[in-house]
Amino acid sequence: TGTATAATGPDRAPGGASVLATTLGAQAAESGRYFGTAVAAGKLTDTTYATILNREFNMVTPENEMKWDAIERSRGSFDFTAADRIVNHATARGQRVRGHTLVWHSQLPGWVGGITDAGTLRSVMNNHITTSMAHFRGKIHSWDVVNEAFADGTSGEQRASVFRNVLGSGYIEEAFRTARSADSAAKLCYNDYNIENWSDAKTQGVYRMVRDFKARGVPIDCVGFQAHFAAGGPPSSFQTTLSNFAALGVDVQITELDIAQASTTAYANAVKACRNVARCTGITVWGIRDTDSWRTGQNPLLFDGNGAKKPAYQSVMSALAATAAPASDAAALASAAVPASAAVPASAVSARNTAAALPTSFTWNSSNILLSPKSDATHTIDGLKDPSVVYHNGKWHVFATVANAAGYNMVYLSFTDWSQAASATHHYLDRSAIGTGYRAAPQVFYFAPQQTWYLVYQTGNASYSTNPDIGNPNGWSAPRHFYPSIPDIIADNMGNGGWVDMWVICDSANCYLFSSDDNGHLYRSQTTMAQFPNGFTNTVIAAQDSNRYALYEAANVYRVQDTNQYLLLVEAIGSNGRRYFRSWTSNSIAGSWTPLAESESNPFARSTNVSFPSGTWTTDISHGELIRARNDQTLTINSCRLQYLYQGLSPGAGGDYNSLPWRLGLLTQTNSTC
Ligand code: G2I
Repeated sequence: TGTATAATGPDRAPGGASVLATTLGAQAAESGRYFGTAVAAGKLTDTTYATILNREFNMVTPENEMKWDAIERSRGSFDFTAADRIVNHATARGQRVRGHTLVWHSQLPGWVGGITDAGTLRSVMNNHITTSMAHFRGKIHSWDVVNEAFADGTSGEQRASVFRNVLGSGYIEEAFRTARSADSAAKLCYNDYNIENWSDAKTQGVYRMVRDFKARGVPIDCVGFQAHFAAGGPPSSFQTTLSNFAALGVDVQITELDIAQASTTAYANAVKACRNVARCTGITVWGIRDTDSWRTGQNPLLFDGNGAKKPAYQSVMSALAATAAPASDAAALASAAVPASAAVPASAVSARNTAAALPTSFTWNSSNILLSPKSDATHTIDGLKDPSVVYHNGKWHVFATVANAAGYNMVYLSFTDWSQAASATHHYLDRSAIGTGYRAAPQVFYFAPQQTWYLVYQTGNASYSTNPDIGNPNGWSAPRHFYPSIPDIIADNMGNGGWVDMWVICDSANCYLFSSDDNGHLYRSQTTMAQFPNGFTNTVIAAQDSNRYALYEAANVYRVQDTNQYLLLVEAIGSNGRRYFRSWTSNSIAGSWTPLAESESNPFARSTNVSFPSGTWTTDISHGELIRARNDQTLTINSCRLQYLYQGLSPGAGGDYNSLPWRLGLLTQTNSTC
């Protein structure tokens, strides 16, 4: 186990590999992924089957029970009985459910296939989607909205089907739009087979469709790769395919994995392709035991007919465990081991993975100083502050304020590993079109609908620059303002404070811009996704405190993955004069905020709940950012073992505020229940 290994958490080996998990679901959860299986309702009473299902998996896909011929055998008459049995079994055990499938040319009752009138078919299709999604609303994590719509062979076109023939190729878009309206919380996926090999015409056809959907704002969140493989396993380009799709701004999943004869190497290769792509969020095998498989006689699964683990099971476990995921890379930098007793048994993981709610109190370990200013011939820097960070293409990308007595500008650096952070080159962004002068407190994210990186910062107004390539420090555009001038409500309430710390977060419909005034007010403006970055209006006070220091600045808002929660952090100045963070949650970005850990005695992060295994280098826990689970405008965090990149300060430092020697460090949560 990892107990004796300094500089690692309790459940990670030095390389970041997990060592405690004993089930597929728990092992996948170590890197934030799920491991699922197809389930047949009729087998839930088979005790061998149910024992493996309940023990190993934290996601399920009904193998046949949600197909059109199972649910709406005659027009308008819906029967969810068998599907409900699977959903109820799963949700009672903390397993998530993938809905499979709403629109598919196969397993389609004859009455649908016989429709020749477009108006009729359109209303039949939309009614089937809406009624099915409404029935399961709140219980389905992701839906295969459209299944297997592309043709095999070299055309790269949609296959002939009653939907395409009668409605035209736009039916897929219509299905996704209908699905989003029917259940705005479910992830909407396109699912297909034989799209694993990057150069195949079918793969390219699906890729073009997803790219087009993202460019035009058609709602699609994910692409499922069925991965029904012959004995050789995945094509060598599978990982490339997954990452190319992910780069379009969708999650990707392996949704129906089975491999003839289940060779250990073939299974390991399939798992590694997913594990190496950050947005590959999970793997589902198409059945539990070989005897449960649709591929009779091919023994393509992980358990034999008696329910015993096959060699491929072990190779999947090893492949899931190998190599650090981005978050564990950062975790490895937290300066000391947590006692082994803090380790949570693997059996708890699948339940935790579902109910990923945040705790109501926090404890942390802090790293030592990871990043300090680097002056050069034309930049003399005293403080490195206000970090923003994403993990993209195998690197951490950090943006921060650089400060000296003369004022503020910004810097960019990237590195593969936090242990390399101190040696990274500092690229001063005043050399880009961002230019010189007052620019501070950057926030970076990828705005997926425009396939563009945004850097949001303060200039006296709220400003932004864009860049197609986050790795190119010279690629940023000149500053543009979000507002024509300071909104009246801010001017009227800020007193002698400053208008600072702009923060953008979007849900599926709108984007919101938060800012602070160092005077006890948190402001929020709003625009639509389609209008972003323009149109921010309706500025309101989102939170306030009569003690200006209790609600001071550096506000962050995040979406908590797999929950309906948003998390608000605001920096306060404590009664001892030191900076710390308070936290609240809400079920919508524009909702009201409920206290989580928000007092000096129960803070989100304060010197009092942070341990410094290598020496207390700061008593301020100040302006920073949580490590996110993804890089897009949703600012999604995984609640499992939070990490917070922050600015800290030598406790004895004083004098001119702009010249203070701020440095950056990383907190890792130590009381996480996962
Ligand atoms: O064909 C393999 C999979 C390809 N991707 C989509 C999946 O939905 C599909 O799953 C298979 C199921 O594993 C089979 O179990 O889909 C088949 C067709 O829906 C399923 O087969 C059907 C038989 O065709 C029916 O005759 C049978 O009544 O299974 C039904 C239930 O056993």
